[in-house]
Amino acid sequence: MARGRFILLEGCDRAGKSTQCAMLVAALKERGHSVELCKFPDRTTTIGKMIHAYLTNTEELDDRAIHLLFSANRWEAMQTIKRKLLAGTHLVVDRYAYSGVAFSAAKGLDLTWCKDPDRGLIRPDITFFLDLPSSDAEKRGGFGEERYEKREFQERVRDVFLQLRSKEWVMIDARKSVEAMHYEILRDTENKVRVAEADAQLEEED
Ligand code: ADP
Ligand code: 2DT
Ligand code: MG
Repeated sequence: MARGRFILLEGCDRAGKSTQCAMLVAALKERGHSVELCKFPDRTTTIGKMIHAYLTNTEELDDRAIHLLFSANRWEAMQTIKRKLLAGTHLVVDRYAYSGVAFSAAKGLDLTWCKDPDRGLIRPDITFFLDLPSSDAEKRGGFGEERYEKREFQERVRDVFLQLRSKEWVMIDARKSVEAMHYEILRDTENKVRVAEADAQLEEED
């Protein structure tokens, strides 16, 4: 049996990550795959509750302290993620370490320092970057109450994301319709899954 694929959706605020994650999970389920949604930050854990308090401005924390909490929130999920992938379940993940680096580096923290705590985390098998210019993001309704929901800051975050961009990222133009984006994301995910299944088959035959 092939190991499950780690499918990451990253991108700017209001680019449509959560919408696309839900649609991708539903489409893969419909096709008979075992698949689950994961979201970072996971606000349900003890660390996640501290992050939630920070994001909703209930608590103040040093920039480096909150950075490390976001990373710890990923590390505490690693054993579960590993177990699920090994059991053949695909994971559709809404934000991960790239968000961690982009938001903290946008505050002015050193890029290498920001990357260090996440070194060694399970790597995504495919990363979709949903890119939306700030001017278009603004048109998608007003900002909420959370800490980072301010235009100038969001622009800096997008700049860091684009600096982190690697050639393996699948860039998705998030100005497209929900359906058009879903079509591209599902197509590339299915290709990835098919290749993994074929590789596992070959290994079994060896
Ligand atoms: P994110 O999780 O990236 O912040 P959401 O999926 O929550 O984004 O979407 C943010 C808002 O934009 C929601 O109101 C959603 O309905 C809307 N939206 C999502 N995708 C699109 C799209 N492709 N075109 C227009 N509006 C969209
Ligand atoms: P949402 O729950 O709407 O995605 O917002 N963030 C996220 C960080 O600053 N560092 C991280 O490591 C992660 C995963 C992005 C969550 C907010 O938290 C920010 C927006
Ligand atoms: Mg979201």
